[in-house]
Amino acid sequence: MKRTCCSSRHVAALTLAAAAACLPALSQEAIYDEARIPAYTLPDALTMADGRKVASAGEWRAERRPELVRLFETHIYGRAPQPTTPVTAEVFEQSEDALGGKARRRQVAVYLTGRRDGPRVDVLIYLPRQARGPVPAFLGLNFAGNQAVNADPAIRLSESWMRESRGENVLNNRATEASRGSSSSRWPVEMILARGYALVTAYYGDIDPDFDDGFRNGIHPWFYTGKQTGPAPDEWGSIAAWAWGLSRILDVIETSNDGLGIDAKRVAVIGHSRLGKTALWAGAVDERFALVISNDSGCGGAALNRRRFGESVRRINTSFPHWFCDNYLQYNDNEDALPVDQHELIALMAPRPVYVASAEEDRWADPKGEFLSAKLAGPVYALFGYEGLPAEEMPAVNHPVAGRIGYHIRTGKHDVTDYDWTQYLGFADRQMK
Ligand code: GTR
Repeated sequence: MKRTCCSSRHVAALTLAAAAACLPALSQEAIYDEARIPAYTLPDALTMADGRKVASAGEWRAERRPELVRLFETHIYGRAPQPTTPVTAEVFEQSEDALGGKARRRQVAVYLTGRRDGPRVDVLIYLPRQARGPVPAFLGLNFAGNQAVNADPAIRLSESWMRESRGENVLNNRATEASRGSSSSRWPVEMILARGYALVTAYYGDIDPDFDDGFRNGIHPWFYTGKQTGPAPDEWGSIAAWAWGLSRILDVIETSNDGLGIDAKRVAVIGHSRLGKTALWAGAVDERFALVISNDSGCGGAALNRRRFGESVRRINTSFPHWFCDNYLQYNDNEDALPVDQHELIALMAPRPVYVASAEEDRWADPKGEFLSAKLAGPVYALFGYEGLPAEEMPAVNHPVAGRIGYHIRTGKHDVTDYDWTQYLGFADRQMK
C-alpha cells in the first residue's frame, strides 16, 4: 500500500527530512474558535458532478445517490466487497427468562464469510419478554465486548483482541471478568425493552481489530485477490469493514427462520463516536436500515470536513490511519478539494429517518458542524416530500428538534446517556412504529 504522506504506519519508513516536513502540520493546534475557521464553500447535494441539477426524487435515486455513494467510497471510507458466500449463524445460547424476567436473550455466532475458520462475530440479542410477533430493534456495535453492555452473567466474555485504553478491565489485550457491565450506562437495556424494542449488539473488534496492522487481521484478508496484501487506496478501511459487518448481522436477522424475533424492516442502526461514523456509513450503503442514529460521531461522521473545527482530517488520518481508505490522506489540510462533504452523507439516508446528536462539551467532534450537516441534508428530504430538520439556527442545549431528520445537543461530555436514548426512542416511535 502506498502512502503519500505521514501516518503512524509509514512515518518509520520516511527519511528524516520528509518526516520533519510533516511535523508542523501534525502539531498544528486544533481550531476551537469560529472566527478562525477558513472560508469554505460546500458542494451542493443536488448538483451532479457534471453540473446538472437534480430536480426529482427519481433523479436523486437513479443518478445522484449512486454517484455520491461512489464518491464517498473512493475518497473517504473505501469500497467494501460484496459478500461472496452467505453469512452463517448459530444460536449458541438462549433464555426465555433473562434480566429478572424482563427479557428473552439470544447469543448467536455469526460467521462473516460463512466459514467456521473465518471471522466470527458474537451477537447478543435481548427481546422484550412479552412481545408477540417480530419487534423493531436497535442494532449497534459496542467498544468493549458484549459482556460490558450488561452485568448479566450469562453473556459470553469476549475473547477477541481489545484496545488497552479501556483501563483495568482489559489485560493483555483481552477483556477480563471485571469488565462485565462496565459500559451499561451506554446501553439502557431495560428502558429499550420496556418501549417494545429489541437490542442487538456485537463487539466491533470481532469484525476488524481496531489497530493499524496493515490489514492482515480481521475481515479484510478474506477478500484479497491474487497477490494482494492490503486494500487498494480506494478500498475499505476499518470503518467500512465495521459497517459491512453490521450489514451481515442484518442479513442474519433477515434470513433466519423467525427473524430471531426481530422485524428486519424496522432495524435502526446506532453508534457512538467512531461507531457513530460506522453507523452513518452503514446506513448510507445499506438502505435496508430503516433508521440511522449518529451519537457524537464528529470528524469523518456527521461533522463537516471543511469547518476543520476540533478534530481535523489530518489529525484523524494521523491518529487512526486504518479507519478510512488511503485516498482520504490527500485531503489532509486540503479539505476544500474533497468532492463531497458530510451533509451529503446524511442526505444518503433520505427518505429514511436519521438522527444526529452532539454533546456540549464534546467540542473535538464539532457540535455545530454536526448540526449543519443534519440541517443541510434537508433539500434532499424535501424532494421526497419530507421536512428535514425544522431549525434555522442551532437549537439550545437540551432542546431536541426533529422532522424526518432529528438533532439535539445535550449538556455533558462525549458519551451515550439516558438522555440520548430517550430522544432516540421517541424519534423511533414516531418514525418507525
Ligand atoms: C477519538 C477520535 C474521534 C472519536 C473517538 C472515539 O480519539 O479522535 O474521532 O472517534 O476517538 O471513537 O471514541
